Amino acid sequence: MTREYAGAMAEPTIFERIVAREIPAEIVLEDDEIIAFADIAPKAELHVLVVPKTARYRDVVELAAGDPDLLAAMVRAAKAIALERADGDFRLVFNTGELAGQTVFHVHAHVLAGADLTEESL
Ligand code: IU
Repeated sequence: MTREYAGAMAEPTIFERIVAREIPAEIVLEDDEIIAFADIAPKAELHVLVVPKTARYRDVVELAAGDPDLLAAMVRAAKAIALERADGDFRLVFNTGELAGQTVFHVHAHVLAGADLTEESL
């Protein structure tokens, strides 16, 4: 995969390593732009991460500014996954910044779905 970091010496993120098949993941959807896989520490019956293959964007704010079409593609992927694997309803979470719980600085959407979501809402 072509490295696209501004900081060329930066280590690849865990998600780039999943795209490169260096780290195993349960992949549920993949196309030219996006990969989606099961979160290793699920917080809901269905918990999938939707991740652009490019590592150019650290978070959803950068992505929205730099490539809104790619952000829209992530939302469409989330809906497709929720329809295929749950009842079609879903919660989409973008942790943005360390204080919000972001640990991987390669933009990703948490797609959460399943009956348990109604027990605790925002
Ligand atoms: P966060 O929004 O940056 O906190 O989300 C990172 C997620 O990546 C978190 O839910 C982890 O459980 C998940 N994850 C993963 O699915 N596979 C991995 O190898 C690693 C983290 I490391």
